[in-house]
Amino acid sequence: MKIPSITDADRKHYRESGYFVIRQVIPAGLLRDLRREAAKAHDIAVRLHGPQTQRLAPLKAHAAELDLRPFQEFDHIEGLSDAIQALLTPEHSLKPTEDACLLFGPRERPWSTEWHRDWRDHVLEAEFQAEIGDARWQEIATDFRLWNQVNCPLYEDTSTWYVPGSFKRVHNTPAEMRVYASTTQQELWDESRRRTDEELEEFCLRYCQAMPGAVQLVLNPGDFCIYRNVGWHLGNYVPYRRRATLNTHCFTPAYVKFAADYAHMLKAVEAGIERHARLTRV
Ligand SMILES: O=C(O)CCC(=O)C(=O)O
Repeated sequence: MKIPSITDADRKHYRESGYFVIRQVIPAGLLRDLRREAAKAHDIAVRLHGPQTQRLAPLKAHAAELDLRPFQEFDHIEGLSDAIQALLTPEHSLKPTEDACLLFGPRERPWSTEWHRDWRDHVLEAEFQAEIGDARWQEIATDFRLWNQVNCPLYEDTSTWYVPGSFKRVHNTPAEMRVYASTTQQELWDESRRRTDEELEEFCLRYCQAMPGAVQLVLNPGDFCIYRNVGWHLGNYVPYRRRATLNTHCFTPAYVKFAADYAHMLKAVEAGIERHARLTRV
């Protein structure tokens, strides 16, 4: 199986919309091995975090139970690095997959994440304005050396929704903010079981569909979807679809430096002090 060449139109699509799918990059034998290890990884995640768990990361932390070789093989799929560099730049490389994450579907009930824009929505507003500010954020958000996240599903995956072009905007639109403010993560989890499973599934789906311009990504096994994770996106999950999706990154030295320079800004949110601080304003 040969990975198709990246064209100028593909590069333009990525630069404008913020996502692009390189179709079916995983050879069948490797797909079989990855699925086998992903099933074990899901069992580990459920044991550690419960049946609704969304992820296990990093994979190499579970080397005692997982065979990491298929994940290491993924790093060397023939033609994948060339395709990444053709779409992005020769500076880009795939993060080692053993350092990455697997995303799963829930075992019991539907749920959805909130609409969010990574990093920007995870730092405290006052700190953001003091250290970065809107003008610099415009440059950072549109710097293609940064923010190239990857979802590569091992089974058909329609969980991820994305708003094309939104990564370029510093300010959210009032319509986007109305959708964001229309619910809470607590309601989308529904741990108090106010809704039946079907009501919750419908509720989450309507929330996805309500976001202006949102598209549902339809990914087949082995599709390698790169998306700018500073654009609006979410994951919407149902227990009747099997999900095991590699969630990784195409990074550069500039991205490593950015992450190190600004790691301290994520601390408050990681500690649960404030979540989605910026989203209280338009
Ligand atoms: O499940 C997905 O594809 C998206 C996950 C995500 O955006 C998140 O966990 O922040």
